[in-house]
Amino acid sequence: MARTLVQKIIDQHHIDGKKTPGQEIALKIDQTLTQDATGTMAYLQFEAIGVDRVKTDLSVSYVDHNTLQSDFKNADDHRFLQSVANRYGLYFSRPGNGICHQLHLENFAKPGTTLIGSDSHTPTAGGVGAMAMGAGGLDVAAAMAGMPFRIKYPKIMGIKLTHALQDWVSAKDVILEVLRRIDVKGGVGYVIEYFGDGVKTLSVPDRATITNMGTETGCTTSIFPSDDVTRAFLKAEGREADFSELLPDGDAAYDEIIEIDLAQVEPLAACPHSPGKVKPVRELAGMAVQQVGIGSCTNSSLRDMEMAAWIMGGQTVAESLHMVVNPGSRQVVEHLIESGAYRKLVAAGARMLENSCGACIGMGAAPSSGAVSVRTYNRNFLGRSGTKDADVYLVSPETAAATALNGKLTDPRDLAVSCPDLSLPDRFIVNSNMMMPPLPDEKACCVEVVRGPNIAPLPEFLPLSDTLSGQVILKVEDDITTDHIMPAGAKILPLRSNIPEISKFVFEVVDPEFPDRALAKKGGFVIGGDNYGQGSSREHAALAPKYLGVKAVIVKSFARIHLANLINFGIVPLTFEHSADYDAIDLGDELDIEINDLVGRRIVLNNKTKNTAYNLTHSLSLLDAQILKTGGKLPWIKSQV
Ligand code: MIC
Ligand code: SF4
Repeated sequence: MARTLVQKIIDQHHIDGKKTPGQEIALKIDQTLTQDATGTMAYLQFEAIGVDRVKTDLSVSYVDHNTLQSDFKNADDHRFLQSVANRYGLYFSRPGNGICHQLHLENFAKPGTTLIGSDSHTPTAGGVGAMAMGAGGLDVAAAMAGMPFRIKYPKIMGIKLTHALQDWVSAKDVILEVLRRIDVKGGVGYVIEYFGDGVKTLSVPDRATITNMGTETGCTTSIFPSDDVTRAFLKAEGREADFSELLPDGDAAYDEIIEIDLAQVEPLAACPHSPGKVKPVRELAGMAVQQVGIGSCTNSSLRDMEMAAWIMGGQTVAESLHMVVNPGSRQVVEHLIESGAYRKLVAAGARMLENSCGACIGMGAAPSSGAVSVRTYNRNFLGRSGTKDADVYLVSPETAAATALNGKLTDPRDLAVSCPDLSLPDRFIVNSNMMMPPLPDEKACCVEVVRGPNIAPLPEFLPLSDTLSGQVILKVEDDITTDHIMPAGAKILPLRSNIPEISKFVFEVVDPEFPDRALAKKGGFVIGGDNYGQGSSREHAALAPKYLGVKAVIVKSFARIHLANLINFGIVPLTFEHSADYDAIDLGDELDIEINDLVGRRIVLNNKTKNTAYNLTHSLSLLDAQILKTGGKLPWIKSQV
């Protein structure tokens, strides 16, 4: 039977489950990655599983999010992570090396392999034809312990690219065009595969920009074929041996096809506060801008930085704004220094920051009150920048650099210069001195794991009872992101290894009273709309609400990774059979739900305050139900050993 790209990869990694869209399958995982903000929890869980060495082909622990180190907390986390990597056989990427996704693409991503990462932008590696998926830290821990990863067998959305991009239009505009068409829910249940003649006109970093931000469509992952362009990239990284060809069969069938004529794509911008609110830059041009940010795992490659430097060269950042730049990795920085591009950016007045996530996750460079910030990042959720009333627009590096010069949103096609023809080097500067390889067994076994006071013990949760009762302690709308549920930023991110402390900030942007109310009511229920839990993979968005006593989340629909995280931590994820019932429930209503063993029976929600009942549904497998009833995945794994 003719196969698409991920169907081929799934065939080779399939352990069990029916290959029918929507059915649960188990996959063998070849590689894993973590970053520091999700990593500490993932490794505490890995330790609790009790395996002596990681069982994957390759596992890497990166440090890129929590790099401000305004006190001991982040530094403690980094030492813990380094000692865990040494103890259990992982690569450790030292702080300062770069952003996990850019580094993984440079160093390890391999066509045809499976990769899961405790970060939702792990699909970046789809740029070289890997099946790379974001997952909760506990799922990554389980994969490191050799357990399969379970997903719903995806439908395949084929995006056919034709022709080539025009001058001043780049890969970011392509993914913004995809988001303009399918929005932040359009990819749910799908893997997005790119095909067609236009594919060969895009470099690997271009492809990685597209697969990276594909996450914002809600899809399971996105992937490009592995072809001659991929081979040239891997060769330039000194990794030609990692190349293998991966193409779809000629008559492969897609569940849905979207066609994008690259020549027709124009500079685009995602408007506040959703990556799906996309408009042409032309329509918005002229708007006064107070900040420009270039970087993040979407747009921090050498090509993107060189483009910004080329545009800025010999000029000065507009007086009315300030500009911050985070290159993606040391490899990128070393090239920028060698080519003179770094000097151009510095000379133009750009504030050159560390090779890390930085402002993308609110780690510094928060905009001023009410400011407009134009960024090459992938998310502009309310408050994520650190300034709740700032308006963040997401654009390409070309649009960002042109805007930085003019002080107002500018279509790069209006620049009075011609577009440069930037090509990637035949050989990248490969310097792996900050990527510590795994220690051999005989050395690893005597490494002591270092735990500072910021590393709190894992909370323990009890099995679920057959009936859940309590009040509605929060009611929220559609498209609630994990940044709403468990905000990040410089104040809260350093608490990621300490659940009791971080739980004090749950739903801070929505309702700052929530944590106290939840504790006072001894937990209860959260009611939500469509696409609940959109965005990041942070399991803290399930773990911290669980700590506060949330028993079930009842919504119109869930985002994939958050749904898995709720199950992993024993919060029952339920959906309304009739969306309209959402309107009938109010904050404070007393509810009870008999869940018993969850699968194979009708679930009824009794609203005792309104003296009425509603039907609920769910998409839980038998295994999910068992995990939930045991109190979550960690107790379940322990019960199996
Ligand atoms: C993000 O971009 O939101 C993050 C921060 O990288 C998260 C991970 C986290 O919350 O630590 C993600 O995308 O998964
Ligand atoms: Fe880091 Fe931002 Fe990428 Fe998340 S989206 S991994 S915070 S750069």
